[in-house]
Amino acid sequence: MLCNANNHVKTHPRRAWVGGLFSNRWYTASMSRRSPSRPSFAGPIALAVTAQMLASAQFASAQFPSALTASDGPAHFQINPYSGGSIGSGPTCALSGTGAGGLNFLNQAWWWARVDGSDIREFAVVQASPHITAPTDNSIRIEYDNAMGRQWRIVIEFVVTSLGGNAAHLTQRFSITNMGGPAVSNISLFNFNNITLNGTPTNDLATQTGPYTVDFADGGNPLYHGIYEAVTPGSIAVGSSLRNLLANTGIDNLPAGSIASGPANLEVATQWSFDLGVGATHTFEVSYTAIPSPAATGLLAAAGLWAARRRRR
Ligand SMILES: [Ca+2]
Ligand SMILES: [Ca+2]
Ligand SMILES: [Ca+2]
Repeated sequence: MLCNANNHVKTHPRRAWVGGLFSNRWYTASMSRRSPSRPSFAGPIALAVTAQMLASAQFASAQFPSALTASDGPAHFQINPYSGGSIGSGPTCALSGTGAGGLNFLNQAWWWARVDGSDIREFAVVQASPHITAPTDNSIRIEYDNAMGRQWRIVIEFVVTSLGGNAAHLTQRFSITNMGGPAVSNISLFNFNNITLNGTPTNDLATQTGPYTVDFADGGNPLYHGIYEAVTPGSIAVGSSLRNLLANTGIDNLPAGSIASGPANLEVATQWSFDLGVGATHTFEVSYTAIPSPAATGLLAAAGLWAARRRRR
């Protein structure tokens, strides 16, 4: 049954993008008609739930009600509920090769964006009433319509895969489509990750091993690795306060090519810049491979092969 409040009430709340914050404001139908240029938001608080959706969806909710999870054998990934909305610090996560609650290799993996010439800062790509599904047991798909106050459709997808030997591979994909215009120039997109290895966040080390690849190792047990790669090439940075650049007020860009070596509580992020014409879609992808001891050597090679295979596709 499709529930749309527009059909039943003349006055209804709409979610308006106000200075980067979605706020509930009460608009009458006539006010809406007087503001044709205002971004339109389909179905205010309406949540469409069909039998077909329920059959295919593991999650169907107006928010992240609790952790969203995906798993492939012992490889387990979860995204936690967040607070602060688009100007908050985004949802945290956990990635383990030994099941839910296992040793965590990744504290956060999320996306931020900014439109130069329009936005006054970066915003976490979060929105009320996402459509959340699990196309497969090992994936989470979060879909936003009219995202970021524009006529954009954004799909964020996570896929976790067990590589054996307690290693876990996580793919993050971000797809953005301009559904209605206008064309938008100079969009900056950021993928942010807070690395943690061996449960000890403050002693991690980083080495850039390729143009878009960084190999992290634990300072206490160098057999614990985490390999981050921007599958869609972009400018990579490693540091300890990258998220602050995204969550603070003001316009910031990553210190491109700056790779802090640690030991420190390290973060890694990639930045892309692109234009989005009407009807255009762009897709971005990064991967992260959590490799625990003791089978590190063989799995490092396996992770490299995986990345090479992805690049050839
Ligand atoms: Ca560590
Ligand atoms: Ca900023
Ligand atoms: Ca860290």
